[in-house]
Amino acid sequence: MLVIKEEVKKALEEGRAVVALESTIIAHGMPYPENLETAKAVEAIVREAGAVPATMAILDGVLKVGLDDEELEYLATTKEALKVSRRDLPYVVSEKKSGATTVAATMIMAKMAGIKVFVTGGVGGVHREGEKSMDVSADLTELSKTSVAVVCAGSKSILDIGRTLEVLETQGVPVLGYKTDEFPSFYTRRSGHPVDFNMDVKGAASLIKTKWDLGLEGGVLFTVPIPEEHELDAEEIEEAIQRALEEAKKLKISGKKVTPYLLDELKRVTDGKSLKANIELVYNNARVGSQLAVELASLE
Ligand code: PSU
Ligand code: MN
Repeated sequence: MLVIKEEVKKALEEGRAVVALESTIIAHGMPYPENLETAKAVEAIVREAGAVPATMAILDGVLKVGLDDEELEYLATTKEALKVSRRDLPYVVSEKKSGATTVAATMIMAKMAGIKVFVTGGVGGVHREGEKSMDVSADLTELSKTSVAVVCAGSKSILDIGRTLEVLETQGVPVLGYKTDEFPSFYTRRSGHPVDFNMDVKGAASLIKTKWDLGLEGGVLFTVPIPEEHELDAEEIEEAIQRALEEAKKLKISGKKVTPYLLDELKRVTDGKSLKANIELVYNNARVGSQLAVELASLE
């Protein structure tokens, strides 16, 4: 059920650095052709940094660890790919369907393949008013039990970041800030909420290895703020988020549709600006995440 690309398999056997990448961002997060260009550029950045990229997806029921150009192109252009989180995995495999993997599903596949570092844009969390709706992303419970380090630019403030951090604390997930004391909120470097520990790459790699050496299962969240020159205006984004949330409420959007709906609305309301920022922060995460993977591989 799991097919690991030759290049990735070889790197893993030789103990070299491998970086897992998700595909929801390709199939559902960005429009064509920017999604394909970004997916390819991210893989190139990972290679330049001395690691091997492994983009994850499910194609015709097969869990694919590492995709070729044709498969990337398919994901970037198809409208058929399902959004696959932990809950959806058995369905997509048993029905031999195709899907793009969320943070939770990508972590599961990375763990199955033996990959320790995974780079993405943003993670899911507790939605605003989540204390009433119980809408809490499966990404958070995955972080509590699956031992993979997730590198991201924080969470979008479509979420309740304070409650998201509370759940991560309850689940025992260390939240690290890359050279920052503050949890970043994707398009902006700040959120008003502190991270648990301010760390550089070396410190993060050592903490991650130590967590697993202690036999503590579960992930570590390494948050990397968007580079200053690409940061968006916080007020403008908050306004766009408010509007998107109101629309979602009016249309009674629920379940797995909530996040993609809000992301789409945000994109629409901010024109191209949010897309450009999104691309740049993923590149930046790929640079830092690859360094982390190289450092971790050298510690093993
Ligand atoms: N947040 C983003 N961009 C994304 C996602 C979240 O800023 O692309 C995607 C990720 O794949 C994440 C998923 O794992 O949405 C979370 O969805 P949900 O809230 O339904 O768990
Ligand atoms: Mn949800």
